[in-house]
This record gives sequence, structure tokens and C-alpha cells, in this order.
Amino acid sequence: MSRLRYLTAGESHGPGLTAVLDGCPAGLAVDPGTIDAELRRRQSGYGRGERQSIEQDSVRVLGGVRHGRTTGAPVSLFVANRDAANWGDALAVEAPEGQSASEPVVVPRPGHADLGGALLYGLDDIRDVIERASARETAAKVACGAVAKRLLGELGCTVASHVVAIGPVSAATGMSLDDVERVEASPVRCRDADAGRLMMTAIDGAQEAGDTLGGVVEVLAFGYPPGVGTYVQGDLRLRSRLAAVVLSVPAIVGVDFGLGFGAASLPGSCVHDPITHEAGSGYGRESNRAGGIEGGMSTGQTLILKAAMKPISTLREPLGSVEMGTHRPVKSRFERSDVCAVPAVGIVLEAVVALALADAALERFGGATVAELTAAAQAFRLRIRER
Ligand code: EPS
Repeated sequence: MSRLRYLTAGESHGPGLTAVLDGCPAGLAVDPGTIDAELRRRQSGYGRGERQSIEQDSVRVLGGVRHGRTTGAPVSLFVANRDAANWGDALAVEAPEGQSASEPVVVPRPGHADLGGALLYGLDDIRDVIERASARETAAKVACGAVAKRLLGELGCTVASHVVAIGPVSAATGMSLDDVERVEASPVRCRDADAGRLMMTAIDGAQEAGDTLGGVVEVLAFGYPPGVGTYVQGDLRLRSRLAAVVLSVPAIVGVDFGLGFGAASLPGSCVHDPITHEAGSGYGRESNRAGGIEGGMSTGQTLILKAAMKPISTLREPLGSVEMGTHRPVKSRFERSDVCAVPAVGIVLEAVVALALADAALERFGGATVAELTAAAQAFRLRIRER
């Protein structure tokens, strides 16, 4: 069972988003300002919609933290929706007196959860689906992820990401911690300034055409301890845990590790990483084509994965749909949306990856306190050095 688990609740235009992060060891320094900085990163990026100019996401920590440190109790987080004030009683908890003032939504948008959700829950108003399936929920993921990042920091691990493709424009993969500042300064979070400019031009083109664009983000974890995950059961492999959380992010359609899909067309001699050993630092690899995981276990090298995001499903020039109830063919609806959310999804991916890595490390090394966790991880590093 997961050691570090979380649940989120809340709608896009309701009062706000709630998250409960359970299993965080005691003694972790948590400051709302650090969480807010991650929330701000998620809100930024070229190609986002008007909603981000309404919100200024900020967390309220409602439990589990006292005098700046986690207590071991569940961490309770709340991010208010400023936009709720503009939605009147459309999301009211109370049943309306008489006819509801808000028109029911009856035209499902292709590619969204709209149709499946309405059929699954027997809804006459697709609004219920739109509200919870909205990518607004990822703000809660990012808030929890900010705490997980702090915990990984205690283990000497930093999670970072950069955009390596938007629509038809791609940039080189690979980054180091020295690149972080450059990536953060780019409106599309791309390390390569020329490719970044082309990506922005592509987003402008999609906007003019009433269309949307997807892309690819690379996520890296530097300094993650070796020996986390195992080959003994498939669901305990570190890759299977990471793949599951990456695919839990809305609009993510694919994930690969290290050389990834590229490995399928190469001979084994060009895929695997020769093993080395040096007195002092211990075992290593000549290269890192595996992306830091072999046999379902972390090797101690940088963890590298890529995630592909499909273009946002809401189109200003809508595709065909069918009105529910009448079955009349109609053009789909436009609901305020982003043209491209690839830069923002990198922040969400960092969060879910950090949560999965912190969870797997806690499961492996244990610890009711941060000090116990870090001591066990360090002891393992020392133990394997001279083996
Ligand atoms: C988003 C909030 C949403 C959308 C977008 C991302 O807010 P609103 O619906 O009020 O404009 O802007 O969500 C989607 C594109 C989607 O499909 O749900 C956010 O905070 O990330």
C-alpha cells in the first residue's frame, strides 16, 4: 500500500479545491509560500486561457502542519476559486427553488469526458462532468506535489521538467540543473530559445485557426536514491508506478523512459548502459540511456521520462457532435479554454512524479520522521558503495 497518498475534491467553479495528503513524515519544513510558488508556475505559460488572469492561486494549509513543520498528521490543503464569485448559484450545493437559473449543457465536446461522464452518471446536465473533469483540478495535485518536492529535497533529489515539443516544433531532449533558470524564463518552458520562439508562433497560428496544440514534456529527477522499486512484482516496478501517475494527468496520452520508443529500433549494444565502478563513488554507468531505472529499480542516475500531451479538446472552431436527448447532429460547444497547456502540464507532471517518487522512497526506506527516512537512504547508499 502507498505510504504517501492523496485525494483531491472540488469543482472548477465551485468554492475551491481541497486536497488531503496522507503519510508525510513528521518534521518536514512546509511553508505556504513554497506551495504558492508552484501554483504560480502552473498558472503561467504561453497559450493559456483567460481563467488564469482571474485566478491568483494561493494555498491555505488547514491541517497537518504546525509552526512550519509537518506533524505526521494528514496535510490538508485548500486552493480557493476566485472565479466562483462570477458563477452565481450555478454550482450551489442547495437545490434551486423552482427552475434552476443555469441552462443545462446538452452538447458533449468531442475528446472530453462530457459524453462518457453524462452516460456513466445518468446526467441531464453535462455541467457536472465539465466541472470535475476540468484541468483546474491539477492545482490541487500541484499543491500536494510541492510538499512531495520538499520531502525529496531532504533526500537530495530535485525534480525538473522542460518542454521538448509543441505541435510540429521540437527541441533537443536532455537538461541539467544549470538549465532550470533558462527554462523557467521561457514562456513555453523550452531550453532552446529559437525553438521556443517557433513554438510560440505555432501557438499563435493555432489560436488564429480556432485550434489547439499538444506537445511533449521531459521530466527529470536529479539525485534520487538508488535501490527504490523492485522487479519482484510488476506493480512494484518503479516504471510502472511512474507511468501510472503520468497517465493520471488529464490529456496525457503516452509516456516513455530514457531512450523510450527510440530504443525499439536500435540494437541492444546501442541501448544498454555499461556498468562502471569507482572507489569512493561506487557503481555507475557509462551512459544513461535507460533513464535511471533498470529492472524496475532506480540506479542512482538521473531519472528521465517523457510524456505526450494531446491538444486540448475544446476547440474555438468546434467539431461535430450530437445534442443529447434529441440526437440532433450539431456543432460542438465552445467553453472557455486554453490554446496550448503544454508548458503548464510540465508543472503538473513534476508534481505527480514527485509524489510517486516520494511514496516509493518512503515505502523502501520507511521513517515516521524525515530524519529516519534520510538516515535509511544514506545508510543504503553507503552499504552498496563497496559491495
Ligand atoms: C484550467 C481551468 C479551466 C480551463 C482549463 C484549465 O478554467 P475555465 O474552465 O474556467 O476556463 O481554463 O481547463 C481546460 C482546458 C479543461 O479542459 O478543463 C486550469 O486551471 O488549469
